[in-house]
Amino acid sequence: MAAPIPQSFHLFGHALCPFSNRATMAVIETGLSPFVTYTHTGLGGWLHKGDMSAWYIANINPGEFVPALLEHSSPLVKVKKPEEIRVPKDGRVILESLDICKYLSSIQQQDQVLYPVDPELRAQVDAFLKATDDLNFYTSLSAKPGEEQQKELEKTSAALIAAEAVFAKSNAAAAVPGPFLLGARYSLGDLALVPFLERFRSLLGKFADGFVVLDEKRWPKITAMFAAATTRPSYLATAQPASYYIEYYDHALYPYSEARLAAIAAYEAAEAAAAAAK
Ligand SMILES: N[C@@H](CCC(=O)N[C@@H](CS)C(=O)NCC(=O)O)C(=O)O
Repeated sequence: MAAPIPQSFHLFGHALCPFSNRATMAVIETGLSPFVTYTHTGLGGWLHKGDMSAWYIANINPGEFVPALLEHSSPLVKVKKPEEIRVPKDGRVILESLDICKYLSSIQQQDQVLYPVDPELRAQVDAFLKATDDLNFYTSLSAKPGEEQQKELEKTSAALIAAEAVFAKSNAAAAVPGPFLLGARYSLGDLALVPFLERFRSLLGKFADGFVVLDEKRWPKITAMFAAATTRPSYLATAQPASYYIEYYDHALYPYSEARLAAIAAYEAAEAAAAAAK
């Protein structure tokens, strides 16, 4: 377990969100779980209205996105609802999933667990993060099925092939061989991509003509990295069943599903009925 630290943290996230999942996994990988409490917030975009807590928007992130990390300079206080969280005057809020992961990684001082101090290794992690930044999974998912979606999926494949080349170069140069970007050493390069592979293998498989995200012939190293990452406690403690992601999209977020269109029609009918009753 990690050595005691003077501060504690409150992490806000949503289990659907891959960016939040980066942060929840980083908490576990850095051994900081004893110093972090977690609140599952709502999201915007649920039918017509968001269900993100007004408290969260007012006090933590007016930009209305997750994840966010609130740093306390005092020991951890366990709370049940976000409204019960006391935001200290000197409390610092860190936004952006990669910044949260890097910050958590820096807490224990020595060679950083996820984000290596060695400049060459750090540059390799940065290069892979940059390569995976081009992945257009969300655009492929929301594109109109048919020609439009196929074009986006071609871009997804091209980005995965390019990322595979960057991954293979670092992996081949690793001091200790292994399945991860830096060989045996697990890093932010791997962790940042895992939540996306996890979600989009189910979502694109279901909503994008059976697209195979974990294609061991076309991007074998990335696929093998994911398989190795799924045995880690950080994955096992945070992954959801495929049905969770699929049902959420089917009912609330996938623009072309019958379930979502029916839910919107029911929502609008209820709003109209409420307005007529006034
Ligand atoms: N660049 C941000 C992206 C975070 C993001 O896009 N979060 C989404 C959920 S996955 C969000 O909160 N969207 C606002 C909403 O759904 O209301 C990060 O890396 O943390």
